[in-house]
Amino acid sequence: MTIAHLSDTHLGFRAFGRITGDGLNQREVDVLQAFKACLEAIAERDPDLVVHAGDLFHLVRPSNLTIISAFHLISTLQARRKGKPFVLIAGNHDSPRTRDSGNILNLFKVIPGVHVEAGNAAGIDLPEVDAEVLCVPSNSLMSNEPVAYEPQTARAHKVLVMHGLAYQVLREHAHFNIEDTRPERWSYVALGDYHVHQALAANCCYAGATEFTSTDIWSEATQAKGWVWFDTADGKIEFVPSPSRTVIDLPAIHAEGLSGAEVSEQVAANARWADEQPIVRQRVFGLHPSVRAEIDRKVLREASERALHYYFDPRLATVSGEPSAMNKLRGLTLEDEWAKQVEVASLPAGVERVRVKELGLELLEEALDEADLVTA
Ligand SMILES: [Mn+2]
Repeated sequence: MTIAHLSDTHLGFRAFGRITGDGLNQREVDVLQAFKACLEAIAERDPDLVVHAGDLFHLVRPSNLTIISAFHLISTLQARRKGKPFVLIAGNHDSPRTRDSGNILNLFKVIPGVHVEAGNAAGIDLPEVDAEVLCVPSNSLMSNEPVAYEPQTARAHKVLVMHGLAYQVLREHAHFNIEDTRPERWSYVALGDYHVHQALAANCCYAGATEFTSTDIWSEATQAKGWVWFDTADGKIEFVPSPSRTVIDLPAIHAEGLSGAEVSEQVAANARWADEQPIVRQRVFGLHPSVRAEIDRKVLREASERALHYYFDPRLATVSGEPSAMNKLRGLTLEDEWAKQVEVASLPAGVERVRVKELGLELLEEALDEADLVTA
């Protein structure tokens, strides 16, 4: 049996306030294009089973446009595949906190071949491909539902689909330990939630996100986005890269002892990427406020024009006697400060610290974006 595994498509994700000619957010369009490219590549290879391991949508309540686009693309794929099975589970981004509010993913059940699990862990029997699929959506892991990680039938192929962070990828914020799922019992284990493709066993991996939609895109910048092909006959994971917007984290500039002209020169020298309209970060450490003011605006403007988003990120050097902006005096950005505070803040029961942190970082990014620090 052949399986196409994708996850974390985050349809409806928006960033940077850049609008297309059609009045749409450019990143939202990028994310939709990436999803479309993956589905087209999957249709070409015509797998027996498609699994989406969660976070189809970026938000619990996506816009009508996002829902319509997703519905159209998945319907088209399923028509091409003549209704062969497509299993979709809910991730943390597309699971409402209260179960009875209903999950938008359930709408997709009307498409031929589409199976959706958004609440508790549940098994799906697929006699047409001689397979059973155990689905463990985000809600199941979040509520610590006891799950028996055991195949229930005598089907030839046994697939496990989960949305959560394994201890093996992120110790601090893990939702489960992959060893508890006994990967050796399954033909294939399809994981979602971690945005970088990573294998945990020969038959078990995160597909990774299909675009750069997490809060720390810079740490993912060098890793391709895409989906996974798995053939139970050879038992090998094949990562299939797919097109996405380029993200570049430029080498940081160390500005201690440099003049404004020298910093400007280095900024200009770094801004020579060949990619079309990438998302770029330029960090500058140890920048004295007086030198900051001397940086050539034209150099920054030109870099901005060649990028979808140019994030000029100066970390100001310590200046004695500066009365305001304590965070700047300590060389911390607002983001660093938030991350530090949220680690020690007391939160209401049931509120997940890592999600509060992520949401805060997203809002800060949006706010800083609107302030447009580069051209201000
Ligand atoms: Mn995700």
